[in-house]
Amino acid sequence: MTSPSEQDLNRIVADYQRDGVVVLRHFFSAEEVAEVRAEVERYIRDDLATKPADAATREADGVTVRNLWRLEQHNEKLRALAASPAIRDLVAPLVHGEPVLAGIETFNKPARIGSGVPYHQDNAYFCQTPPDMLTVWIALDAVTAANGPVFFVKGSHKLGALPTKPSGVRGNSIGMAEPSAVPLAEQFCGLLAPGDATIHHCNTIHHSAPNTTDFPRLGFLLVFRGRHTQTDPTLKATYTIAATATPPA
Ligand SMILES: O=C(O)CCC(=O)C(=O)O
Repeated sequence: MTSPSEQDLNRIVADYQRDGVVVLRHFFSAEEVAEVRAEVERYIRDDLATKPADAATREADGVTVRNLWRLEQHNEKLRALAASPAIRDLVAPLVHGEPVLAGIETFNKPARIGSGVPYHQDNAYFCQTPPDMLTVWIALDAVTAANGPVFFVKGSHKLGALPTKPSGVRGNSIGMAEPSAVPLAEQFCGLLAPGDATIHHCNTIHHSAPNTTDFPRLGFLLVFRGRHTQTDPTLKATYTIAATATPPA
């Protein structure tokens, strides 16, 4: 990761403010992709069994990892990577203040059995006010039209918090009461090469389909908020009901 030029940063901020989602090509080098992948694989193999139940969600087979959660608490190496000045310099203008690392997660979307993610806004989970919070979603595998890419509704971050309902989906317990009225063909599909990233605002509507291909689609996520944000008790109460029904997230 290198810090973007001033010109690139201006483009990223403008796109993010207008669309609520922005693409960054070559965010990680091939070496960084390999390093993070190796650490994620090592963590699953060597450490995960010793961590609390809320450190992961499994796919329907009960074995394969769907998500890793709370890596910022459980993995020093990945936490150090998220503290890199290049990432902080990028995120600061987008969260309107000093970036605070709120989470490090994975959405593994394994080959053939990777489950889908229902329509949602992340702030239904994060519950922050003002909603100065975002996710840097970094592709460790190629994300293709077939292996469950994330679809985003551009501009939807300006709609505020939309009505929610418990989804019954483990790992994505709270979804939108109604899917977006914007047809899939008009949504922005995050097709990414390994090392590319998207950044999305916590109110941007997004979702993804199951992965029925033979190719895994591992996403590595860094979640940041501005230091000035606070937890909204009403959002939190609604989220707690959903997450209690299908823990842990
Ligand atoms: O990776 C996915 O399929 C969904 C990701 C997601 O929901 C998120 O980044 O908040």
